[in-house]
Amino acid sequence: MRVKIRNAAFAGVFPHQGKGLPQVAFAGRSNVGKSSLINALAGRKSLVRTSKVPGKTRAVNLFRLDLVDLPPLFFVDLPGYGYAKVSRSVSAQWGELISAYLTDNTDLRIVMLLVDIRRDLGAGERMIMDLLSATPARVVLVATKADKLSYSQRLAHASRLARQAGAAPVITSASTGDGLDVLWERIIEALAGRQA
Ligand SMILES: Nc1nc2c(ncn2[C@@H]2O[C@H](COP(=O)(O)OP(=O)(O)OP(=O)(O)O)[C@@H](O)[C@H]2O)c(=O)[nH]1
Ligand SMILES: [Mg+2]
Repeated sequence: MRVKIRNAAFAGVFPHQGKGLPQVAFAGRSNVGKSSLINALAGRKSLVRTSKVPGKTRAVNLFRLDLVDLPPLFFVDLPGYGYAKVSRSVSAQWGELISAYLTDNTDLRIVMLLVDIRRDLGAGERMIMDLLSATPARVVLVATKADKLSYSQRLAHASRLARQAGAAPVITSASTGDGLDVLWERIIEALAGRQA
């Protein structure tokens, strides 16, 4: 599916902003490629800052997307977890912020849960899946950085992730654009309330 983006812009930080439009959130470990995927889906090079230094994104940042022929929505860039140099108190803060955001949020429709295609599903991903199982929001497992693997390796790693998660991941690359159309389809289905 080709979605045309009329405008994309930073719209503020949760919990001060974000009410009233459907939200599509991007969650996952630090450095997994959340900000890069948002930029790629939005068709913008630098809507969101990406970084070689993990742990850059600390707040829940909202970006408003105005689409052609579709209603507007927010993309939500969640802070990453699992970065070793972050102190215990900061990671406790992270847990509180993430669970405050994910639960009791009637605007949240779908969460893209990103996992590096070369890694296994870990405790952070399971925590997010657990939190979301008690909410109406959908979860899509997204395998990132597929360009780092050969085609046959991708399939092998994706089926391993599928076994661990109980659902097949969408194989993506923000670098090559692989899988972005599938993610847009999932987003539009979730916003329309249709079954995937
Ligand atoms: N090869 C490749 N590199 C990628 C891809 N997506 C992201 N990267 C790189 O991975 C690094 C981290 O990407 P970010 O998008 O900043 O990751 P993030 O999940 O937002 O990280 P935090 O904000 O720290 O949680 C950057 O150096 C990106 O260029 C991809 O699809 N392919
Ligand atoms: Mg980021």
